[in-house]
Order: sequence, then C-alpha cells, then structure tokens
Amino acid sequence: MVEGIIIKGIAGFYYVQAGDTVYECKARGKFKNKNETPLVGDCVTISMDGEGKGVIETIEPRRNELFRPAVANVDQSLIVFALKNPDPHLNLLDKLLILGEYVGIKAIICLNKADIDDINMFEHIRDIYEPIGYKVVVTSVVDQSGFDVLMDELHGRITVLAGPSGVGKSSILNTIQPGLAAKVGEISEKIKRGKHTTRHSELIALESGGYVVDTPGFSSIDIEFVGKEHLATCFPEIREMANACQFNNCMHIKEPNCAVKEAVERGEIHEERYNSYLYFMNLLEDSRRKKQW
Ligand SMILES: Nc1nc2c(ncn2[C@@H]2O[C@H](COP(=O)(O)OP(=O)(O)OP(=O)(O)O)[C@@H](O)[C@H]2O)c(=O)[nH]1
Ligand SMILES: [Mg+2]
Ligand SMILES: [Zn+2]
Repeated sequence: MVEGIIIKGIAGFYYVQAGDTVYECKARGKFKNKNETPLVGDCVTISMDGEGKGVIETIEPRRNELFRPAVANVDQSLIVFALKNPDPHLNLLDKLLILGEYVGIKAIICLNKADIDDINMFEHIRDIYEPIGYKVVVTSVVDQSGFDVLMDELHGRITVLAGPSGVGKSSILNTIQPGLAAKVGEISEKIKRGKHTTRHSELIALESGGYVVDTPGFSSIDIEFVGKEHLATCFPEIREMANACQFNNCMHIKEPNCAVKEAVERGEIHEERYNSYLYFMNLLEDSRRKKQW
C-alpha cells in the first residue's frame, strides 16, 4: 500500500502523487456504491494491480471541501491584490475574507506591486487586517521582493489562489517557479469553458513542496448563501466582541448596548471594516427581499 494525494481526476482516472511519483489509478467500486467520489486533494492509500496501475483503496476523512474549485483539504487561500494599478478594492477583499471564514479556510493577504506604492497603501491595509489575525505579505515582482516570506507561507500546504484581474497573480506564480502560471492558467481555461456540471480542478505541485490551485471567477462569486445571522461570525473582530452585546441575537446595527458599535466608537474595530459589515448586511437583506417577491 502506498499513501498519496489525488492531484488530478479525469474521466474516472485519478492521478495520485506519492513522493516524486504520480500513479494513474482507478477507484474501487465500493466508493461508487457508497456514493463517494474521490476528490482532488484527497489523501488516499492505493494498491497496485499486476500492470502497474493503482487502485484507490481508502480515502482519509476530509478536513474541508470546496465546491468551486472542487478540492478537498485546502489549507489556505492566497488573496492577491495590487497596491496600485488596479487600486485595491477593500470591499472585494472583505468579500473574499468572508467566504474564507465561512468555509473555515485561513486566508493570507498578498499585496503586490510594492514598487509603485507611492502613498503607502501597504501600511494602511496592513494596519486594518493584521490586528484582526490575517497574515499580510507584501511583494513586488519588479523588485523580486517579499518572495522569501511568500514561499515560506506556501511551503507544504494546499493553497487556493484568488484575486481580481491584473493584480499580478500570474507574475507572482512565475516568480515562484518559471512556467507555473501557464500550468495553472491551462486548467483555469478548462474550467471556464467547461459545463456547469463539471467540477474540474487540479493541484499544481510546487518544486519547493506544496500545491497551488486556481479559482477562476472566484472574485465574482456572491455571498448570498451566507445567512444574515452568520455574517458577524465571518468578521473575526466582530465575532470576538459580539459576546459582550446585551442581546444575544444582536445584529450590531441599531440595538442598544451593542459592544460591537462601542468598539467601533473607541476605534478598536476599524470603521472601514464595520462599514463593510453594514454593506454586506444590506446586500443580504436585499437579496432576501428579492427572493420573497
Ligand atoms: N509595477 C509592477 N507591475 C507588476 C507587478 N506584478 C505584475 N505586474 C504587471 O501587472 C500586469 C498584470 O499582471 P498579471 O500577472 O498578468 O496579473 P493577473 O493577476 O494574472 O491577471 P489576470 O490573469 O487577468 O487575472 C502585468 O502588466 C504585469 O507585468 C509588480 O510587482 N509591480
Ligand atoms: Mg493571470
Ligand atoms: Zn451588538
């Protein structure tokens, strides 16, 4: 028996990496009978048939499972924004962070294009997000700076990549490893062209250890499935403060003796983040109203 990780699945075949070798495998019929489908990212044990092909025998319980891209056992997301060109859109950053909190996947914020950051946008963003527990990494592809730290964060983990167009995701991948962006991009194209029913994804191995997986269209995903009453739990600093509110169903909007609003007034919760909370709360209310119509 060999232990490995599924890095790709195509038409009933699974490609399992164990050490430096990738084995083409089929899954035992028992999985189909139990309605279990092996997923990219699954930790599996395989046995070899007579012809050097593998058979998946067991699948380890999953730590988590993303739907789009279809990947199991994701360790973290790397959310890339540029400090300038295009200007960072913190509302979109918050949306991606909400999604990460909702599915329970840690986020790393990568701020790229440090070489053209002439208004110290980096410090502004770091000062909002680092105190609430997010790792903030600053990079420049032009100066080749920040990559020691970034590589350290990616090492040995499964990382999903997200961020708007033009921020430098491909450039960052190629700086990490020449040719990496093309590998990742090829799969993104397949997903974009694919039918809605296909849940294709692939883990791209880093030579330094670990995997990355792209999330095309991730930024345009909406958060309607996050219930209004769950929104506060997707903001770590609000979640932490909410216990001290007078009402345990406090929405932190108009209620009296709201510890969250008091923390905003004292400057302990950043006003921009609180405004962002209100913005998404409104959005969720609107979408609910629309559904009722
Ligand atoms: N000044 C500066 N420009 C950069 C940096 N990184 C990337 N760029 C430039 O920004 C532009 C967009 O970079 P890409 O790597 O294609 O961005 P992307 O995030 O992959 O964009 P999409 O593939 O459209 O999602 C290119 O012209 C890059 O040369 C950087 O650190 N500094
Ligand atoms: Mg790109
Ligand atoms: Zn409250």
